[in-house]
Amino acid sequence: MKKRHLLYCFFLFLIHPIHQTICLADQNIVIKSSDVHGEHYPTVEAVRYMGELLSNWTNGRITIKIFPNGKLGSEKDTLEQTRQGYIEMTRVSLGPVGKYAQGLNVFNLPFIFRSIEHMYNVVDGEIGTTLLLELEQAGLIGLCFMDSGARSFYNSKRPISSPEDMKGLKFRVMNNPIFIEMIQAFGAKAVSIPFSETYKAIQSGAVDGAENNSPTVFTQKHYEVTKYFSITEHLIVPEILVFSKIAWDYLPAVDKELIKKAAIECSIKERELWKKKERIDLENLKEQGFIILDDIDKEPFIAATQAIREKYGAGFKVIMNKIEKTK
Ligand code: GTR
Repeated sequence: MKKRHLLYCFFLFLIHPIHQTICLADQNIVIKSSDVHGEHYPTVEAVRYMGELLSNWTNGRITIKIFPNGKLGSEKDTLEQTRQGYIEMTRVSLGPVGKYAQGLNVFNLPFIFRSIEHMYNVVDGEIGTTLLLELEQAGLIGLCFMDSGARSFYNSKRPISSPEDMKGLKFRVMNNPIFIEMIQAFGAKAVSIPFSETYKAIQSGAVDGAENNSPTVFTQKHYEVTKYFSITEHLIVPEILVFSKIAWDYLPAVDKELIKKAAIECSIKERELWKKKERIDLENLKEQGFIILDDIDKEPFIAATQAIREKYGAGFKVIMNKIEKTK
């Protein structure tokens, strides 16, 4: 019985994809990496650049194979596949990562960051670096944070200038209870729907709108099924690149260092690309006749979400204070 069990384990080891990628391929390492965005989105371009760097540095020994457009599944799914070692890497929003790391989850709170610069200073500093390590107990290695701008509401029904205007509307959010509670705090209804199904959900009337940044609204063509974009900037949720801990543990130290170094370059590249894309896509949206309200008084939105920051920040007072004090 014991022997049979051992044989079975050995068989599982042989068929496990990580073993095939990392051990059997003659030292050649192909890092499979997923993204829900398309080929030319800043996150995808930046990971492609990371692959080029790794390939140059190792004479083609380490490469990255990107699966864009959600080919490997939703962010919730690819995070699981990464945790289990079926893919080596995934680029996702920090939103769905929140459930694996409660400290890191405070970055998902509404109005936790005062500006994009504030977010950069927090995630690139001691707080971000320390909190990334929290992911290891969930089977993930946090490699770097990228920019995703700020998220704002867009919908098909009416212009929104205050939480009052949101009453009775239904919004799609990412997979994290914080976002559901946030919408409820504004007096509206929320439902978590995978990214790839958002267009259809709005089109069919299952929801009235969603919330995101201008590059996403433009590239996913959500402006075709909505009309009003209110620049509430209620969330500044960074993007994150995570590696499978199972795969990571197979790697020699020298390769881990190369991957970490390339990931830093990747995040620098993404931030450059992001700045341009954000500006251009806001203009693109205007050209499409999208109605953009950019003189929103954020105070009522900030006040309405105070209880959520208190609830999720309760166990993390030191972190919350440090975030507040960061410039
Ligand atoms: C985008 C983000 C994606 C995805 C998406 C969403 O801004 O880049 O990773 O999380 O939002 O709303 O699901």
